[in-house]
Amino acid sequence: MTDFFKGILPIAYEGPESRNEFAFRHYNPDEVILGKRMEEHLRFAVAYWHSFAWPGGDPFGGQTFDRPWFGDTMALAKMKADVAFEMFDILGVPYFCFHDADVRPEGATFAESRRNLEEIVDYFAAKMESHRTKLLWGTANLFSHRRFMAGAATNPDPEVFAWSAATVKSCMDATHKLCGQNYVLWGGREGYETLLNTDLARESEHAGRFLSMVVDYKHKIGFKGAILIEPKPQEPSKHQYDYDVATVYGFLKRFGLEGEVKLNIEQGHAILAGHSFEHELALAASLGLLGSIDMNRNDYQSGWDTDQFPDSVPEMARAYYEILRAGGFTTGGTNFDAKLRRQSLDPEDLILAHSGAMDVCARALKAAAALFADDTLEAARRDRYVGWDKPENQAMLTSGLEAIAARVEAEGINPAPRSGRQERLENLWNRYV
Ligand code: XLS
Ligand code: NI
Ligand code: NI
Repeated sequence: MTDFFKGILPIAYEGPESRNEFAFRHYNPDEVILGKRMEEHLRFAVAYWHSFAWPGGDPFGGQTFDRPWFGDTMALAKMKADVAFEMFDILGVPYFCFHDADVRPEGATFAESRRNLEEIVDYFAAKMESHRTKLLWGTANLFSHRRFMAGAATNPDPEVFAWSAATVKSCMDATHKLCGQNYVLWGGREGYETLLNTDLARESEHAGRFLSMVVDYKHKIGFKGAILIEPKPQEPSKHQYDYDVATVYGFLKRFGLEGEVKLNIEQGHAILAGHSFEHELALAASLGLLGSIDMNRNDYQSGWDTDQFPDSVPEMARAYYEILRAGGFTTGGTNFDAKLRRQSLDPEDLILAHSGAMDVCARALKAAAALFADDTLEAARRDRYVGWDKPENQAMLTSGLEAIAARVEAEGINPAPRSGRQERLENLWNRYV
């Protein structure tokens, strides 16, 4: 036991009227919603990087957090793991997620970094025997170190491609060993700063080959989890190749990987791409690509990926509504890819940021589930397309322009516009949220 969270007891559900700051008001893991426990709907995960590795810097100032585990030794990496699992216990979260660089010190050589990772993975594995928190996903940090400044798989330097491939292999091995449910690839610096020095055709070809190798290796080692790509439009690169859901779908189709790879969709990245979170979720679901979500909140003014903890129930309800419509998570979950504001220095801040966000998500899920179960909204949606149930209209989809044109004249087709009823549906929505 460390004493970092000294005096903070496990957070329990006390109901909406509780005045206890350290309690859940809405997140009640065992409550059954639409036939499934709330915990299994939401599948919360803590992001190791933001909570335990991020020092609190911004472009104008450095470290603000003073954590006893900051430093580059294996002993400190183990202390960090101890504190992390203590927080997982306090929150009762079922999952966590990590990058290699979050959990182990960088070695002097690739081999030393790999051994450091393996040692921490063994340390995690031992902890996971006596704690309930499992691994939602693992990933590789292919963006922080200066060697990746021009990208990883899309780097002009083949040695960086090699280093990146070797790193992903070691992170897939780690994820597999810890029985991770998914493996994530966020293309950190897979993009460009200027077209003046960039060969787009070559870089995307390399990205496609790289991803194919990841899929091959998954099958080779018998990893049963899902491979997920996390789209993002810009930052850190001016233009990121995995811009948004639609772009990644085109990329997967091009390389024949659409049946092998799904998506990890992040709230803030959707906003940066000029979409809403629910748009990205609905589109991914419609394409059969919905895998997992990175839950956070973007500042709507700043234009940065601010990775704040979610605080808006109506917004999150839209997201969980799409997830419910898609049938819920399978291997995926709700990873809090969110960090404290840099003035939030106290251990309590770390706990309450998560417990509050879990409550926001739980409340949103409950509202979305009630509306979904009521079926009025879905009935209105179905009704809007009801004409397509008629066989003569279905037949148009397999016919051609000439036959349809003949039909229009023969039957005297003359469409009568119908209301889209948007405000009525918004009123319905607001009765639930
Ligand atoms: C950064 C990404 C990153 C991924 C994992 O914007 O959200 O945190 O989730 O590499
Ligand atoms: Ni993310
Ligand atoms: Ni992000």
